[in-house]
Amino acid sequence: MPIELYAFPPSPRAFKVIVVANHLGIETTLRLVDIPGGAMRTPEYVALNPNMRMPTMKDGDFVLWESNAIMQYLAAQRPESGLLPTDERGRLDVTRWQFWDLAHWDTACATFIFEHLVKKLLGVGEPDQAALAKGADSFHRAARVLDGQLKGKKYVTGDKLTLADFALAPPLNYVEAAHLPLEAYGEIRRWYASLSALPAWQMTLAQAAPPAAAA
Ligand SMILES: N[C@@H](CCC(=O)N[C@@H](CS)C(=O)NCC(=O)O)C(=O)O
Repeated sequence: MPIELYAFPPSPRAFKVIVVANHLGIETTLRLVDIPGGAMRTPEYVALNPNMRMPTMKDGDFVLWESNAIMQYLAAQRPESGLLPTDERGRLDVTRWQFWDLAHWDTACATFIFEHLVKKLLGVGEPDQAALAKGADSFHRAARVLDGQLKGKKYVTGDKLTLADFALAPPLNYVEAAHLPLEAYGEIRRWYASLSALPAWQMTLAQAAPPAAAA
């Protein structure tokens, strides 16, 4: 039985796991979780993921939540891909960026995505300018770090594509729609362009049907 992914594909956190599965050619069954419809508050879903958030993965009787952990599980199915290096230093370099993603980058991007895109889609009011100003501080602080890291490198950890790239780039699918202030970060824009050209990225965008692309 294929791995089941409970996900709402337009979300960057869902995109992260779906794009890795697509890149690795791992067959998955998408269990669509309709966030606006409250699908994550059912007792069946809460039993899988008490956070009432997505994505969640189920492989037989093994259940895993947190997108970056799911990405590692998928990469471990194809160790030869190098997406999660097996040597300790290489692995920690990649996981370091996945931790940084959760601590800094994901939250900074999420503020813009929520204020400019999600609120509009849900029709729940105008962007909160105070939240955006605070978000901009966090965004620029993190973007400076990522842009500096990418100087002289094809990918985040070097010349090889890894989970670090797949973890960090998905929010950038919404640069325009979420007004992410990326103008000053040429390295990030160059890196995102190369990732978004990957066949798996294009395949996942088609599955995700992001509102920006649909608009
Ligand atoms: N750190 C978690 C974050 C999961 C998360 O916040 N998911 C959001 C979607 S973008 C969600 O399910 N939100 C629904 C809600 O808060 O009710 C991960 O990366 O998996």
